[in-house]
Amino acid sequence: MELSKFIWSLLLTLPLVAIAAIFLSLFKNRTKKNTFLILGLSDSGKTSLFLKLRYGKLAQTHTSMKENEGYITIGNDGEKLTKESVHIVDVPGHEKLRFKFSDFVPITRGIIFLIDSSNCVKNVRSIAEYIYDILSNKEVIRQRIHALIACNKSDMITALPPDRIKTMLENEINRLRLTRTAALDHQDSSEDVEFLGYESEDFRFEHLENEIQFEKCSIEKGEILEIRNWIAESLQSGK
Ligand SMILES: Nc1nc2c(ncn2[C@@H]2O[C@H](COP(=O)(O)OP(=O)(O)OP(=O)(O)O)[C@@H](O)[C@H]2O)c(=O)[nH]1
Ligand SMILES: [Mg+2]
Repeated sequence: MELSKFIWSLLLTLPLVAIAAIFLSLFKNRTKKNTFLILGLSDSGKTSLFLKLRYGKLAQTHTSMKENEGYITIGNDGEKLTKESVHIVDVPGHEKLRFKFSDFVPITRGIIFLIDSSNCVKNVRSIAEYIYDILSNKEVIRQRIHALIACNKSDMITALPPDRIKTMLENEINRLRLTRTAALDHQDSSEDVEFLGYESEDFRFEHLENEIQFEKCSIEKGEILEIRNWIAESLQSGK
């Protein structure tokens, strides 16, 4: 008798729990931010990617002096389709303008960081410094904003593969982490120091709470499926 009562109450509550879960997930998706930032050093291909995503074609670009903003839908040639409208912002890579990225962080869902993989050995220090600034931004950490590091210009003969670039950046960030925290210690600053990764171990992107993915692409050749899929997956998984 007791057992059948229990089974009946279970049968009655299960649909209610399911309905509540559906409502909650719908509400969560509606309130989720839909802005994706396109960041990276000057000449890495940000405006080219913006134009390709926004208008489906390439155009001649010049060094950007202000942000480009627009809405896109990820569909057609993206394997994982979504019809959601996505807000994209291309922030200029010029040293004096790139700090503007932090204005957009409160509305950011994900960050696409472009690297010119054909000359990243030469620029590794600057790339690592910019990535460090982004990943140690308090709001980026607090909101666990995930990032795609897209190794662009893979069509170039000198382009390095993403796994080589990842190791190179980890070593550089490891060095940078020491100098930055040492500088702050020296100044006897009371400011919070955002130490990236684990203090007792060499820096690895996997040690961060933010999910960081590396992929290669060639915007010029239209090979940006990984970027499109990453955006679509971010929207679908509710990250
Ligand atoms: N070979 C090759 N060239 C590319 C690729 N993507 C972009 N470029 C070229 O790289 C140059 C710089 O591209 P932009 O999109 O203007 O670079 P940006 O990152 O917006 O630069 P800033 O506005 O200065 O921050 C242009 O000449 C592009 O045609 C690619 O996949 N392969
Ligand atoms: Mg540009």
